[in-house]
Amino acid sequence: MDTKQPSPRVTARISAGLLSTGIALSVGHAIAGLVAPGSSPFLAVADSVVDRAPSAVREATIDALGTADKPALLISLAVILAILGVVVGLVERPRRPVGSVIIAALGAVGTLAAVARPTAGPLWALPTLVGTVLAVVALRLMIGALYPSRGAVDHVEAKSDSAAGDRSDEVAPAGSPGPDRRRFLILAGSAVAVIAAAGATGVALTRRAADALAERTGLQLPRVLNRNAAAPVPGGVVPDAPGVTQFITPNEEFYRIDTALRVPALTTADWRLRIHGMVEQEIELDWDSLTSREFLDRIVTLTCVSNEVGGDLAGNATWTGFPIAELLAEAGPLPEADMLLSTSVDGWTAGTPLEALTDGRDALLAVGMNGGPLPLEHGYPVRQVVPGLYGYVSATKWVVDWEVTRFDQASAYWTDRGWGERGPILTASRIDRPAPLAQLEPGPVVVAGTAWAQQRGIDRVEVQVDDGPWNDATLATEYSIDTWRMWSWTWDAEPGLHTLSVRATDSTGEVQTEKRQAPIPTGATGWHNRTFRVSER
Ligand SMILES: Nc1nc2c(c(=O)[nH]1)N[C@H]1C(S)=C(S)[C@@H](COP(=O)(O)O)O[C@H]1N2
Ligand SMILES: [Mo]
Repeated sequence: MDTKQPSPRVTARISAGLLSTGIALSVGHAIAGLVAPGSSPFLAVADSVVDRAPSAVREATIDALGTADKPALLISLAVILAILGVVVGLVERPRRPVGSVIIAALGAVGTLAAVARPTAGPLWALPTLVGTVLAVVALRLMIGALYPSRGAVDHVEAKSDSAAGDRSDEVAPAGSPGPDRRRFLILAGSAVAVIAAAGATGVALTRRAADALAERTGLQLPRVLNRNAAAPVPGGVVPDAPGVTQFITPNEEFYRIDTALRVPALTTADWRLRIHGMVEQEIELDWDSLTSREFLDRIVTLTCVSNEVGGDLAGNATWTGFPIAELLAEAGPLPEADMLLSTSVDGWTAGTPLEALTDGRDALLAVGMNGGPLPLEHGYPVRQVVPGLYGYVSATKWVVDWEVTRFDQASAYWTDRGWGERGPILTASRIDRPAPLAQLEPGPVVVAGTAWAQQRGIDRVEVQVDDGPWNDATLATEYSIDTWRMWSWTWDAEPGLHTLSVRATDSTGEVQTEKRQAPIPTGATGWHNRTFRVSER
């Protein structure tokens, strides 16, 4: 027995702790590559520290370290985690899993940091949770090999004399079997392999998103000539009352709906649009051939068919784009074609009636949203926007393929799942203020909201209190038939519990139906209502 050697058990235990911590981080990072880069446990914690640091601390750090502040933070975090990894390995015992508890606690911190990020979705908890579970399993296995139970060692001894010989230099407490070194080395080697593979995967997956993000930051949109600018927004498109919905929805508040587990990271250099199918001339566009054209700005309200009555899956933005009709005309659709089947880079499809794309409405192949390039989540670098049609039949994000075809020959993602084929937007109206459950005083209360009927326009909005008569709301200035129209009405509120209902009439004279219908298959119908308690005088 060579007692001069440093006890291998301490180094082995430290290795077990560091390797399991490494598994949590690398596996978390790899899964984050699939979910969203920001959901990586390491990055989520670092970002939260940056956001939560008191601004004095932040400024002092930036003063002292300049642009090295972020790397300095990441290195500090890595050092702290390495120290914790050492502790985890030293305190873990088969029957006293203190190290596992520390890993679980770290996992809880990482998970909370990830789900609390401003753009987080429910899946953002996944990377840290999976990483943490694997880390605990790895730690238990490795520590189990270092402190094997009597039965397990007997088994190994029966199998391999050399393994028993190797163990003779381990310092083991009297009466317990020595560490199973061979088993430990296999486990540690596997852990190293997992960390290497997961780390490489995570870096590769998040780098693509980082590339697209970096490119987007410096991207120049095609310049829009004055004659192609959107009509200016007149005063009075929003009622003069606090808490009303803004006319233009800021990008961060714009609803997001798609099937993408991971936001596609497509750069303008990689982007192509192939136009083919029932056309006279196949065309392939790249970024330069698209953006060398004359682009337009148009304000269009986008709506999701899944929006419940009163829901917020609608948003209004200025879109910078090129008319889809002109691109189609270059390809020359055959007379028997009636559908454009568009496909995104991640394979999602929409089937749009060709008529809606060529009847003169502002159907755009858009590259910009509210003055900047499209955000990655909203289709960077190129998406479609078609006024009057729900998004699922028209608003393909990350679009890369157009097949001109026929409704009786092709079908798209959501129509294959029971949703309507053509997807025209139904008239909708919504009460936005007072807020739900607001406590009101008796007397005049400004009730306000929005209504939309893209391609037709809103001509009238009425409000009803309980079962009383319908009252005409004041319509705010109409911007266009493709945008939502705000309204307000002053209610002389009486004490008690009251329910307000709203209904709109479109420019064809059709009044919104009272009949409640679920969103599937053609969009929700019914009147939106809200109940308020008005206090006693
Ligand atoms: N590639 C792709 N594009 C898509 C979708 C999708 O799942 N994948 N969803 C559509 C639906 S259902 C809607 S309502 C709009 C929403 O666009 P937004 O997320 O920019 O608000 O995008 C449409 N475009
Ligand atoms: Mo949608």
